[in-house]
Amino acid sequence: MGKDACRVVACVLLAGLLPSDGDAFAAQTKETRRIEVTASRYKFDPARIEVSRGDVVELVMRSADTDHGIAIKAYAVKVAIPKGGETVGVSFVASRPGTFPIECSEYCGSGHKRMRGELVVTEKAQ
Ligand SMILES: [Cu+2]
Repeated sequence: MGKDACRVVACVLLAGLLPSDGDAFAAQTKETRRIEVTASRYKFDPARIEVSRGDVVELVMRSADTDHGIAIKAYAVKVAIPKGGETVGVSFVASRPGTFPIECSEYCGSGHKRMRGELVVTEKAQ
């Protein structure tokens, strides 16, 4: 394989890694929703994550200050978000509709207990 062919292969691979536009594929049964979340004292941004039932939810998280963590008990999600800004990821299938609390799972200071968010899983519109 020549150098040009290698370059083409690399481009195709990179294209596959790019996040898809959620709305453009709304008609499909399953979509991957890649959502970037920034944790900081004392909030998640965005604090409210809304997806459709059946979506594969891929959370890509980073901390803007100290050690945090994300816990969504209903989906058995618990991941540490280390200080330093390194991204951590977790993915799960939003199989159950409802509104579920998102909590910080790592003590991060006086406002830790109010560091909250919510995951809203809605039924797909027909
Ligand atoms: Cu925190």
